[in-house]
Amino acid sequence: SSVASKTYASRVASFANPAAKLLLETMERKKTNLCVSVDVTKKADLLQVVESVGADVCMVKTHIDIVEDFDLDLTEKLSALSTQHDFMIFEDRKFADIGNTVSLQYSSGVHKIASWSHITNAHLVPGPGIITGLAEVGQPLGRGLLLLAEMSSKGNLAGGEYGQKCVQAARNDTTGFTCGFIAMDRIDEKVALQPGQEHKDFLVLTPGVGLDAKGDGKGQQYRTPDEVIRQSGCDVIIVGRGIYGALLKDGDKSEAFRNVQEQAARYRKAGWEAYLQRTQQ
Ligand code: 5BU
Repeated sequence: SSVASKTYASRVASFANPAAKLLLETMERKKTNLCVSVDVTKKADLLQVVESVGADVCMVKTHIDIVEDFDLDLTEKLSALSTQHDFMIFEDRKFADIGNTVSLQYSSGVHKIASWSHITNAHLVPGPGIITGLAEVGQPLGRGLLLLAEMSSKGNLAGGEYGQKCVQAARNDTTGFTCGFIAMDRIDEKVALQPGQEHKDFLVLTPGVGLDAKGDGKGQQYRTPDEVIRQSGCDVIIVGRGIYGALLKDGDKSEAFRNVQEQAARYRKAGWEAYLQRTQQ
């Protein structure tokens, strides 16, 4: 039977990866499958958005390289908020180089991603050595990896046979470091097991979610939480501008942050209702 009919809690035991387990436990405990993508360029705004949405999310997604006034105090504060509000951190780094290089990009440089991000993601373009390189750094820290099997943007070149190869690579990763996918549907269930492969459960996290817009004029395509969670069987909705959009307009900042909080509550409710309907609870 499809994992789509199973509860998040019942799937914890099917994962070896500690980050995947913690995410499923967090979703069940807080009753939310919402991940907020905080794509703002100022440290103070980033932290304030996270404060505003913290209670409503299972996860916060970052693009740490867009923060103009980045310092390690930011990631320390982010980690403290993650503990305080009980959510996980996902740096959407989209690694895409050979194993040796991604080990360095993940562990070192200015951002030291592996030291604070519970989950990150990678393209499989370089081949499975990218998983080995990232696992070398992330596995000892209990981190998890998502492969970009599909993307939300118009005309993207992932998906199809490429997406299937991502599923095969994830199954073949015997370390358990690869714990899921960025995908638009339950892609793991659409790819037949190869001889010798065992069935494994994976997380599916899905960006391109919006209740009020169909696109952004720059290739992004939006679907609703119901389409993503109930109809497509994905596990987590990733929402950016649908939630923090008020901040991009001129006007009263405290009012904008109130709106951010309201939108987070709105998306959280839509995502959780879609999950309850899917699992018929
Ligand atoms: P939005 O504001 O909800 O459109 O932001 C979506 C976020 O998800 C943004 O940070 C993107 O970089 C990210 N994203 C995406 O939109 N589509 C994809 O296929 C992947 C990531 Br992978």
